[in-house]
Amino acid sequence: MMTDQADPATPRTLPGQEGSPVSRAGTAIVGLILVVGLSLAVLLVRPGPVAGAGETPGGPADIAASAVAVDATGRTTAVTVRVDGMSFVPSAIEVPVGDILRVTLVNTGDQRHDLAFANGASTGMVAPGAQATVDVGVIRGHTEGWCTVPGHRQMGMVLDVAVVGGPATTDSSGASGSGDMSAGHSMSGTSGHAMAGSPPVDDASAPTMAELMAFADQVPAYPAEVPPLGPATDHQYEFRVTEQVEDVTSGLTRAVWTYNGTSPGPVLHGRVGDTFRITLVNDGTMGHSVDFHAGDVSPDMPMRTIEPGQSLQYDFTARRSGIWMYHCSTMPMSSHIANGLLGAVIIEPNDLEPVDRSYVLIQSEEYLGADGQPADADKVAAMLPDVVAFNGRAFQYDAHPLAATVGERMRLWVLDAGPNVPLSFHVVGMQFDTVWSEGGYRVHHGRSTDGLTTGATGAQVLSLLPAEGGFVEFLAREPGRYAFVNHQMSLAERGAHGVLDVTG
Ligand SMILES: [Cu+2]
Repeated sequence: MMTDQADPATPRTLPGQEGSPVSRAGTAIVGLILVVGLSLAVLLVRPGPVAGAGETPGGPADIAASAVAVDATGRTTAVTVRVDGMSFVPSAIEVPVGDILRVTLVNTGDQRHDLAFANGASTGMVAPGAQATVDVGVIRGHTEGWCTVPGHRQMGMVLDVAVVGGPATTDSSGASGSGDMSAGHSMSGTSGHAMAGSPPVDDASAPTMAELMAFADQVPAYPAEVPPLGPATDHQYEFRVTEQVEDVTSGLTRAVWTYNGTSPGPVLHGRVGDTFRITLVNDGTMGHSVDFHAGDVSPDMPMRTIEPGQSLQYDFTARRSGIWMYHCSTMPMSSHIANGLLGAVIIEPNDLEPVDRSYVLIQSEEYLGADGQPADADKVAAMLPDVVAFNGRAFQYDAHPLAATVGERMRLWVLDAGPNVPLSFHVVGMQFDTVWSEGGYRVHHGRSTDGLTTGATGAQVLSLLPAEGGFVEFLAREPGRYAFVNHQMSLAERGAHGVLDVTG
């Protein structure tokens, strides 16, 4: 394992060379979660002469070795950095040019972090409360370090390293040589603000509709049927967080983080007054958590982030009806949701009328990073998903339509799990005679609930912002293939589209 208390004299283990047993999924992820860019990943997993690893002082690959010759001083600058939320403190340091930089990361945060530098030197993952030291090598120019946990660099976990006291350069501009010597920027793009200046993360080009549809044909669909409620009023579940790799198309994979192996996680179902007890187990490689909107509890303990290998118990009583989102609430939440940690709890309103068929559709977004990697945090921040899906896979109900028979009354429960884009839920060729959204009926059996609108009426859309939910009902009058879509059409074309196949 990565040492929590690294002895500078001990050759350090690189992330790709860990000897501890890890799950197959973990193996796939371990190298990936520790890096931000593919180019850096190559540095980290390659067993070759990566900078700094176990070499004698003065030997590590120099940072920012530029055309300007700077002699190593033989001195070491030692710095201690701690964590405050999503920042390193200090977030900027100065190092005399030519010194070896040695950084001790004391993780005073509430989840695991690391500190990796452009030359590949890294503390490895450091658990909350632990610390680790890294020899970065001889500093000859400006550089930076950052946390490689997905999304953390974009949240601001960057350590800016400036040099001071350098010799005058022969640069014709007359630059003093104590500032940027430019070579240190080769990995990181800019200092400080990775969000604006980072190079793209080996940007996977977004899959086409045809590629997504072709792949949806090859795999079974997430079951959308909502089974009738049983007599149970006390519901107990174990939620195990996993970090896996899944196919997006036949040629493209992504890391997906799940509750119990699927995204969305299990659909929980009950009545007002039911009690739920969830045991959350973190089988992943970083901190995770869960937040159930279906309960109203103090978030402090049940929603806390737990480290890999830990578990917690989360009890709530469902006091109000609705289709409620649940999700990982570990920072940055946008990335943890975008990577798949989301799901729904359906709490039926009292006296909910029986229908012939009941389905659930949960919209979510995918922001593809490099092949096999978690979501590209820059795309998440820009709110530009590559793929939008119902129940975790684009176009899966085009390939495997939801079934209905003429004359049946249908109910579709719908949740927008986000993290970022709205859902304008529409069924082509249908009008909703009943719409229930966020706690109440808007239209009920073709009558307005406002007390003013007389005569028959209905609705064409159930509109939901992220984390909102509801249901629609309608009668299937004629046979046909009825498309259901996010009527923000560009999002439908990225996968938020399916088919209800009504047979005669
Ligand atoms: Cu998480």
